[in-house]
Amino acid sequence: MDFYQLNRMPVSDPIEVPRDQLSREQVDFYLENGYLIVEQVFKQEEVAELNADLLKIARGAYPCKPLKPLPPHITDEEALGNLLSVNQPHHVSPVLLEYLKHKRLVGMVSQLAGAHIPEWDGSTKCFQSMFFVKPPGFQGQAWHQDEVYVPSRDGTLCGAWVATDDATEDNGCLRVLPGSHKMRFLWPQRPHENHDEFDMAESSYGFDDSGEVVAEVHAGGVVFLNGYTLHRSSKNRSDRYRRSIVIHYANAWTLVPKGEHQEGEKGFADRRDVIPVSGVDPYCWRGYAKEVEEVWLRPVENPEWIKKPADDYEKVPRGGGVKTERKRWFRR
Ligand SMILES: O=C(O)CCC(=O)C(=O)O
Repeated sequence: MDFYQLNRMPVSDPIEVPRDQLSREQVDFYLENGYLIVEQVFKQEEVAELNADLLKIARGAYPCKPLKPLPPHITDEEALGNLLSVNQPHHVSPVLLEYLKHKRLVGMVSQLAGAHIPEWDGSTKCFQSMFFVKPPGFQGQAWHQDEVYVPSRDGTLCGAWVATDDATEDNGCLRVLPGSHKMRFLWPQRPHENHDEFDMAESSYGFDDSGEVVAEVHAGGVVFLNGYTLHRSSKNRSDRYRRSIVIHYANAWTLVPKGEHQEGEKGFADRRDVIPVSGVDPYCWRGYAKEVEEVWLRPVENPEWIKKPADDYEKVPRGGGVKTERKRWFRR
């Protein structure tokens, strides 16, 4: 029986996106390697609009606790030059919110995210955005798999790493380990020793990284990454920013648990701070949440934190319970 006939739960009205932009070869490349580089997904005027909005966010032009408005004497260079990354900027910026639903981008995600599931209908939802400035001299991030931080239940986590500057080896573009997604194995993590190269996040270990690929891409292009694919980025050794927006999507039919389960949730733990972007949302009856407080700044290297990770966690109220989470960083 057709699944739609079987299902008596309400689903949302479908959102149409063009699901024919990637060739079969490109989808197969993603399935085989766990990543795909696509140039010119965004037009140059769209890249300019995104960068203008990123500057607005950095200047604190949107009401947002961690990013207080900067006084006029602070130059744009200074505003951007102090910022490694901002998490969930779409919660404050209506411009970014629209770009998460960009039809061309989402059309590609709806060909890739669940391509390993034969019966998948292309429905996707977005649940995370990150804006990286990565000014000259700032560190990259050591080896990791995004599924460690944002687990999907069906391996459909798909990161769209959107370059808004040319991302090159010297300014710290992404580096990926092709095929590392295949067994959906999560490698263990530990603190790293290379504080000059990488920020405070732990590094995955236990694998041969000699097949690493440097994923250079021009402004307007996108690196699509499966959530299990090992990747990292190095320090920005150029005199240019390396701005990018990373947007995380998954199959709309999967639950996306966030951290540990709340009491009583069993296996139904799920974030509802989501934006349906293609096809149907089969969990629309659960409603939607908007966690504005989730906007936070990623700190630059802080060796003290690595030595005493326990000090860096705090109990915060979340979804009717209390969770232990990393402390948030705010602009001083
Ligand atoms: O853009 C970077 O430097 C790292 C981004 C990354 O690895 C991620 O978003 O998972």
